[in-house]
Amino acid sequence: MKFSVTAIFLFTVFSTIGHLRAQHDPHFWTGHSTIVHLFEWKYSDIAQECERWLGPRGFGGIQLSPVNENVIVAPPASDNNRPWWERYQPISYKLTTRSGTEADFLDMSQRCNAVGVRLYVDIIINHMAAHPDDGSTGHGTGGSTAVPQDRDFPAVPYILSDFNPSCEITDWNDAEMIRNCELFGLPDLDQSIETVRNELVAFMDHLIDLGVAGFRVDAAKHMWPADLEVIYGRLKNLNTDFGFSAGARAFMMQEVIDNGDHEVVRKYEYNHLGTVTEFMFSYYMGRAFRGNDELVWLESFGEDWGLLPSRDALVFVDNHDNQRHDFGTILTYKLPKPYKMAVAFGAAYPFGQLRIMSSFAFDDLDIGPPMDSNGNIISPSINTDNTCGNGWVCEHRWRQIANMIKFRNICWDTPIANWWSNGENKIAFSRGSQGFVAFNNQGVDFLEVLQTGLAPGIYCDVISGDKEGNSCTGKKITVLEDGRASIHIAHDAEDGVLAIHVESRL
Ligand code: AAO
Repeated sequence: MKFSVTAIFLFTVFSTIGHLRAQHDPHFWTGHSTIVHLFEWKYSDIAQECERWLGPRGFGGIQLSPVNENVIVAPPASDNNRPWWERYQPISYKLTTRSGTEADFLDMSQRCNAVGVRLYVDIIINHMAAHPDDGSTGHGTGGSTAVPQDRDFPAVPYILSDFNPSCEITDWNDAEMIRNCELFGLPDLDQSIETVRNELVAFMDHLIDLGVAGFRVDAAKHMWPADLEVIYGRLKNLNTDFGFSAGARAFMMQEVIDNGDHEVVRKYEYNHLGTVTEFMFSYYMGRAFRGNDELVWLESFGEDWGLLPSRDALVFVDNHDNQRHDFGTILTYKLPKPYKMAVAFGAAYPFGQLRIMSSFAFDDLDIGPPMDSNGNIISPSINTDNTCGNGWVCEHRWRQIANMIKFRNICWDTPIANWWSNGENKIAFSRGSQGFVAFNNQGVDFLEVLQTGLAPGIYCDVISGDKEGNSCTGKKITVLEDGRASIHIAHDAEDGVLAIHVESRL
């Protein structure tokens, strides 16, 4: 009797949690994890990338750049370059951008889903494009839609009354202003209005029909959680034709920049609706691997540090905004050694849903993706060592990063064990009996005999090389009968990480 009461209680608790948690599930295929943000990639290139790299390498999904028609910000005559940020100014919900057409989108969706890679669309539902007489001159459009005039977007259609009254966000300590005024002066949609809700739901449902697994909700901080709850709640279930189970709900990644207790809009207002961007993860990874914090502290990294609960956190070392604007604190591809260490830690440490940035190279903060003189995006070229050319950085193809995604997949659901540190900037841990990783951020060599938790044998370090057949192009690590191994990471090595796992055994 006691058992059945407990069972009923647990069933009730778990089914309630299950319902509330539905929008936290990214719908990864088994053995896959991690979302890669293919910033400004074309759909035809993404489809190929799914088949030749992301699917076979076990990536879980892709965050796409905004997919609906945007205003074209004409470049100054001197530099023939359309900025990347024009995609954050929608003028309609037609699926046509520099990345491709609706037909291209569908082809990509079919091909990526077929190899186990999910798609998440960056949706701009807080606002529409600035109109030309707002001072941002040089706008045009790429498609059939007329340039918007005074909050009139005929192609949606939206009219003046669909927007909040125009006001500037002058006080970031005023939550109402953050929600109801204009971010960057962009016309602010009122999501409490029925016609607006209907347009947004129709747009998102259309993408669900086309096979997406979820959304990155741009500027979620600037919308009321109650309105988002209604909109998310009205969406259709994911499309079973693309392999989603019946009743599956869209995964939500809500962009809320919350850097701590001083903020008036908190991440905790949104995490019941889906995952939320955890910018503190990015900040602390920057601090640790730039050498401003000690690695030993990371033993307790997570919720105790003021981060969201793991299941609610979308974690990343950098994103497309802070790689441009917070380069003094966060890490990017421009500092490759500490960057790879931070991403490796993010992949090895079981916390949150991990997102990896895949950038195009930039010095100018506004410059758009590699493009020809007509503004068409140029495809990445693929070098013989798997890296990219033509101006694309492709962090997701760096051996150390791609191999750590595989490490994450292999170690999925195994706990941290055998934590070791020297009390300063050398740390190591294993993941169950599946994998072992060590980090050296100290100015001296790491040379220790440590318990790896792995079965005896010879393993290939997947940071310094790859396992190819029965040989290893990098360091070989011998795990003894008792699970211990001698671990060496020179202080001046190309990489400050060493990682082995059950599938890197020779
Ligand atoms: C462009 C032009 C503008 C022009 C506008 C209209 O650049 O000059 O006025 O068009 O013509 C992107 C670009 C914008 C671009 C826009 C539209 O970044 O430059 O404007 O497209 O084309 C806030 C928002 C957050 C937003 C972020 C950039 O809360 O939602 O700013 N991110 C998303 C996208 C982004 C996009 C948009 C939204 C708009 O990812 O790419 O903009 O669709 C504080 C606040 C944050 C605030 C930041 C930056 O954070 O807490 O909420 O984010 O400031 O303003 C420390 C502080 C912390 C601070 C943080 C900043 O950590 O503790 O409080 O630094 O990193």
